[in-house]
Amino acid sequence: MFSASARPQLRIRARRALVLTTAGVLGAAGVLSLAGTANAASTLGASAAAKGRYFGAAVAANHLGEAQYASTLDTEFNSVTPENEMKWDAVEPTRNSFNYGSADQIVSHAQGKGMKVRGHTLVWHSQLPGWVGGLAAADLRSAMNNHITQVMTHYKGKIYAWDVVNEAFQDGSSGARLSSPFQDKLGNGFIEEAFRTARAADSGAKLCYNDYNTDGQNAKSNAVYNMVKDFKQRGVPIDCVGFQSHFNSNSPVPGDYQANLQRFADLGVYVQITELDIEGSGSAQATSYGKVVNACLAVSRCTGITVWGIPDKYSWRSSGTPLLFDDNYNKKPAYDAVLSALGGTSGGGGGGGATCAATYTRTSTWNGGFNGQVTVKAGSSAISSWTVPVTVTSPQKVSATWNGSPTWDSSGNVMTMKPNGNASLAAGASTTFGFTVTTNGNTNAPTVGGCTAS
Ligand code: G2I
Repeated sequence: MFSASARPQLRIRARRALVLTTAGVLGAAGVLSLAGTANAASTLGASAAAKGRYFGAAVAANHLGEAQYASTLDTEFNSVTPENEMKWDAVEPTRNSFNYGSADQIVSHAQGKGMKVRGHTLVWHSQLPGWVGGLAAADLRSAMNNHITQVMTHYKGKIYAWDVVNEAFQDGSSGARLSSPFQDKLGNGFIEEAFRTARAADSGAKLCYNDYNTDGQNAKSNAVYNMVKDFKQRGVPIDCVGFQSHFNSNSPVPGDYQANLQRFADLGVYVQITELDIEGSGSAQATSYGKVVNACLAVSRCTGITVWGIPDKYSWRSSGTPLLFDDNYNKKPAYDAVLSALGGTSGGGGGGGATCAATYTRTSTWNGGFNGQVTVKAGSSAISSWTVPVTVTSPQKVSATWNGSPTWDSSGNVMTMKPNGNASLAAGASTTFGFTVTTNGNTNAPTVGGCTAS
């Protein structure tokens, strides 16, 4: 389980813990940090934790019952953000009638697994129920403060950071506030009021302002910067700024991304990457993801990164395949880039840099069966061999395979594929294997697990 390179580090940490601590209780804490370091090698969350940060995902309550969704979440991530379930329309659809069911489901799942929860979001013009927009100023002010107080009190002690106000500035060169019921009726002061109310409701939660198109220096981020600076100078309670970081070819990772995070951090707030997704595929997408992670790691007050979903198929912009896992939960090259930027290694730390990625495609379908193909691609080092597990759902059966040597578990549902003959792949090179699934009435795609290289 421990790679040769990880072991000396473990010993050093353990020794330091012994030197620093005399009491038995603190000695036990040293043992815990040792376990954390061991895991750090192979998952996003544990690798980020080893760098003093979290790595989270936006989660939808209605997917938690899907085994692969939940297991990917539980294995890889140590923070969650409810994607829609804490928004105003979800929790207070009618005035003073609160509905926490779906959000509670996510929070209790996260708590059961020891994950942090980011609260998203208290005051936003979108996903705002109609009744709010219809209120006159005085009533709107009390409805806003009541909403913040009720929701934060319900989750008091359970939320690491709240997006108190979301997306309150305009895009473009004006640097002006965006029109919304809050802005239009309460004026500029609504943001300050929201933050003060939030601090009073749960003084233990970090309070963030969250926005998009603020990732580099521009008119919009300058406007947010000036607001945060003013808040800090006047003692308005703000602890963090969220940079959503929704990128694509029209809006790539800005060249001054790190510098922009740093200038906010220098105001004395934490910074977080809150909704990261980058449209694209392959090595271009991987490179961009790597840049984002490296920027956060280079800014000491950047406390964590959240990606806006788990598999591409559930992304709010799924056609752009912007996430780290494909539709079958295979790790994409972007995943490998993130893990490696976080200092982790795939495959449980074995193999001294040997990595590979497996991607699945269905190549043909007919009544009663389909063919699947898995592409195995070596990472940035040459590999001498690989294995990929493929799981089908009973009563499906794998009735034929080609270009590989399968072994089977006792259930007959899990096939571990190894190469035939010469298994070597140069860095970045790929090979494929294939199989036929007889569906017996179940047409689910097989689950192709992570590729392990040696
Ligand atoms: O638009 C991307 C994000 C931008 N920053 C704030 C985030 O809160 C926002 O998230 C997205 C969710 O990912 C979408 O899932 O916010 C959208 C709404 O503004 C969410 O979309 C909505 C659909 O518009 C609704 O039709 C749908 O009922 O999701 C709802 C729940 O699935």
